[in-house]
Amino acid sequence: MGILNVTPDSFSDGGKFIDLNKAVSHARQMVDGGVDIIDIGGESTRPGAARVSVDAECDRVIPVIEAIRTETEVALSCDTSKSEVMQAAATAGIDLINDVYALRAEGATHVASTSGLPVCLMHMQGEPRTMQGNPAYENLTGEIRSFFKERIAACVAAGIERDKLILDIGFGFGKTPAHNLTLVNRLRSFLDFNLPLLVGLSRKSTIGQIVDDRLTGSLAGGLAALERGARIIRVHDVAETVAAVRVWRSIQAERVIYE
Ligand code: 7PM
Repeated sequence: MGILNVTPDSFSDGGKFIDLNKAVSHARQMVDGGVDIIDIGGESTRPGAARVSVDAECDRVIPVIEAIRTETEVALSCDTSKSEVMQAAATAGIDLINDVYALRAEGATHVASTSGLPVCLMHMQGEPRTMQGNPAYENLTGEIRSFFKERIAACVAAGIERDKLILDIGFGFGKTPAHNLTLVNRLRSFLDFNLPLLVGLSRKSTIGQIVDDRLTGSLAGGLAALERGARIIRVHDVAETVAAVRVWRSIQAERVIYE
């Protein structure tokens, strides 16, 4: 999964609007690099970030989704927590809802259910604004497993088919570096949900605390996650990740793989 951030600080036209051409050419670059899913997000979940209104978020992401949809068949996801944005993105033709808030917002399970789309449910302790204050767990994997159980039950109760769900440990969301590293190391303990696992650690601060070169660090972290059962890794650097994954897959297959 390749990250396409459509916030004014990433694809500004010089002011506070998104430059569609820049966003679409970044998407093309990811397709050329071998991306499977492009994840389009317009609300920064950076700790302490200002909240974005529904209209502002739609103005950012919907034209980008529509433009990419008309020129490629690649799967698209929308990184949003707002039910109105999910609905607009579904209408614009996305293939997957990626919600760091795990459909806890008002109306979100309903929109996801009626859209029929797959959904990634991410774990987060607290709220983006305050989550990095003092993350603490009595039982790290146990609390995250309980969270997944509760969200899966809420989704199924709302009419979402269980096999449309993807689970994500939420690397960096209300977690210390040690929590993040433990969760990747123990990723296998979430495999018994029998749902695909997604891990997003690309360029995150925990990686930056270990190495200066976050790209190299993210490649190593991504492979460690795949080795432990992740099915999807969410990354900024698509071509580099595809190359690293190809070597890892070739070792697994014991032959040269070129796809
Ligand atoms: C600032 C802080 C900007 C954090 C962006 C971020 C994930 C995600 C994000 C993840 C899933 C980033 C994050 N992270 N969705 N969206 N899993 N499913 O570093 O880990 O990209 S936003």
